[in-house]
Amino acid sequence: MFEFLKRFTKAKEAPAALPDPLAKFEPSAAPPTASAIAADIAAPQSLKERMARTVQAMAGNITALFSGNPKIDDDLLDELEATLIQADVGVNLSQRVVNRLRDGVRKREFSTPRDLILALRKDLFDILLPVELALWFPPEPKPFVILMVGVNGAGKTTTIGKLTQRLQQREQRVMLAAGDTFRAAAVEQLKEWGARNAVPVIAQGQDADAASVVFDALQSAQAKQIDVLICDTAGRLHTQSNLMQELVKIKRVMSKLDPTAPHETLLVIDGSMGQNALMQARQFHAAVGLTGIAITKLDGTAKGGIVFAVADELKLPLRLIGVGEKIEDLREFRAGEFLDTLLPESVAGN
Ligand SMILES: Nc1nc2c(ncn2[C@@H]2O[C@H](COP(=O)(O)OP(=O)(O)OP(=O)(O)O)[C@@H](O)[C@H]2O)c(=O)[nH]1
Ligand SMILES: [Mg+2]
Repeated sequence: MFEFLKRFTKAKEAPAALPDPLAKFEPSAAPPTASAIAADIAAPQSLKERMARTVQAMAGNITALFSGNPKIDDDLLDELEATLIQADVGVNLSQRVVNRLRDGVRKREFSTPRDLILALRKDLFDILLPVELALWFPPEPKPFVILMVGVNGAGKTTTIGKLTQRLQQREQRVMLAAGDTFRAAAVEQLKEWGARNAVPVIAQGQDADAASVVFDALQSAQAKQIDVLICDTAGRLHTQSNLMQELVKIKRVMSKLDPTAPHETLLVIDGSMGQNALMQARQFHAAVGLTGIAITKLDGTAKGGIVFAVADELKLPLRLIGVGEKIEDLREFRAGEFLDTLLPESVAGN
């Protein structure tokens, strides 16, 4: 255990070459910046409490697998692989990590379930750490523009509301753009969040051109020296190419006012969608070039493993996770904390 902890700590101190698609973002393993949305806002419940059902799908089932100190053999490893797949870790990744364990068993590197779990934790941590890249807001350019995208019901508007509150607590001046012009209710929902936080919402009503709403909002935000402009968009299926083109247009129109905008194109994924979320993410990325991911609803029926699959396959910064509907339920993603929640050392038994 001590050996693993040493490696764990070392990895924390000196993360291996971090993929940093936008140089202005930095890993949260580095000293926190004043403008970062910090995880230091008191969270009344631990991740483990918020994710109780999700934890059962992974930690619970692996604990059951290792109860009674089973012999480490092919059958046990097959079952471990199946459990990971069931927990949404994905077939590719589950096979890869378990195959590495098989190698280790063959070479007699592990003699106890604990050794095996420590090796698995190490592999999974190495996948999560590079995507632990917090969203933070440099003083320039102003406004920092966030474009929220995702399929229907993923949690875009709710995440905007929570993010707005968090940013206000950090004394950032926020403006919202009602770029979801498909449903009147969508504009109302955003206006409600705006009113609740006393934040201006730029809207043109139902059926307006989304790109035009966003253009107006950016112009107004620039004039008013707003710090952060968050643009809501209508949910769309990744397969609806005309709607995907609308997002491309929104980006193009923004860049007329600020060639560097949007500074963050954030895909919101519903964590309970499982592997389907990966397909969505790939298509959104191909269409609009994502710079970050938020995974919501990890408090519900989600199995949690999707976070490992997303980190492994997309290698995009995982900015935020949603574990409920309250403001404090939007949290920064922390690799170590997440791993300790879904796959604590204790799953290996005593
Ligand atoms: N339990 C839970 N519910 C969430 C979370 N995030 C969002 N929701 C709920 O998911 C539902 C859909 O959220 P919205 O924010 O409206 O989703 P959207 O992506 O804006 O949806 P469209 O506008 O239809 O595309 C709402 O009932 C939210 O309260 C979360 O982290 N946990
Ligand atoms: Mg919405």
